[in-house]
Amino acid sequence: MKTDLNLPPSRAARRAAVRRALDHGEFVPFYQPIVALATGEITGMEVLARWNHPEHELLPPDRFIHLMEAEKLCGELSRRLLAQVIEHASAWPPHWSFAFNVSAGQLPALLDFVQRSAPLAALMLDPRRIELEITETMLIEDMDLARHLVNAVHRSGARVVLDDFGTGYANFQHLRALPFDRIKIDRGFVTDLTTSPRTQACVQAMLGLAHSLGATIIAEGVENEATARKLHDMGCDFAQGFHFAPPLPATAVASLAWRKAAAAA
Ligand code: G
Ligand code: G
Ligand code: MN
Repeated sequence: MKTDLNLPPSRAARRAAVRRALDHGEFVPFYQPIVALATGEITGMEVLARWNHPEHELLPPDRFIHLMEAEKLCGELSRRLLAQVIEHASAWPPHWSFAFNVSAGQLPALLDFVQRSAPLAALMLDPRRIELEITETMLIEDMDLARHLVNAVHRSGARVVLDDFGTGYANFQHLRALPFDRIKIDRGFVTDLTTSPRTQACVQAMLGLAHSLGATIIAEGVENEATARKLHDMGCDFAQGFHFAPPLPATAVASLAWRKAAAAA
């Protein structure tokens, strides 16, 4: 995998290159639909960053997030994505929520992000339609800070999603201490769900735990109808994955948004 992106070797120059790309609006949001398993309705979108690099193909996050983190530009990236999401969302169904990924290097910036974006969002996008996805890897370092951040997010009206649950530092203490609104089961527990009784046992336990804690569950990486049905039968609330839709550019979401309305008309 090529990771240098022909970026300059010095830190200052690299920072300038990424900053330039940010200013030129080269980072765009892609959207992957999140579907309610009970109804099949789209309830929201996960926002996934892409770098529309002039000299490369459309670059996925694993090609640039590490660079953003190193340069402490993730907060700036999130703000730029949010501005575009607000614009896109104005033409889409008003009940959709938007889930932003918040990266490991960004814990302190998260509070800033929430505080700055909440007033902006209140203007044009109700903060209750915003979700922040965080991973457990981020939480292990400072639980007090994490609790403070989750509370701050809740005060803004937004929701907190525990991402990639079941991998990394899966720890009951995080679940006990932090009032997550949603828990997202990692793709690793979804892929072989229909064929592995052991996976089913784990997922069933995750569902029971999440629901007992008052959180809803999203399964990611759902690739076929059988898996979607199994998840629904087991009591899972929401799902995303190639079975429903891959991450899509805003132009493709627009047609998706109104397809149903047109069909009903
Ligand atoms: O788009 P793709 O599914 O390849 O995304 C892979 C991962 O990259 C996501 O699961 C998410 O963790 C991360 N990611 C995507 N967009 C963003 C973003 O805007 N900020 C951060 N910090 N991570 C992101
Ligand atoms: O686990 P994580 O959120 O980092 O994974 C994100 C990546 O998974 C993105 O590249 C996204 O395009 C991809 N993805 C999204 N849905 C599916 C799916 O149903 N199956 C697989 N294999 N990958 C998916
Ligand atoms: Mn995510």
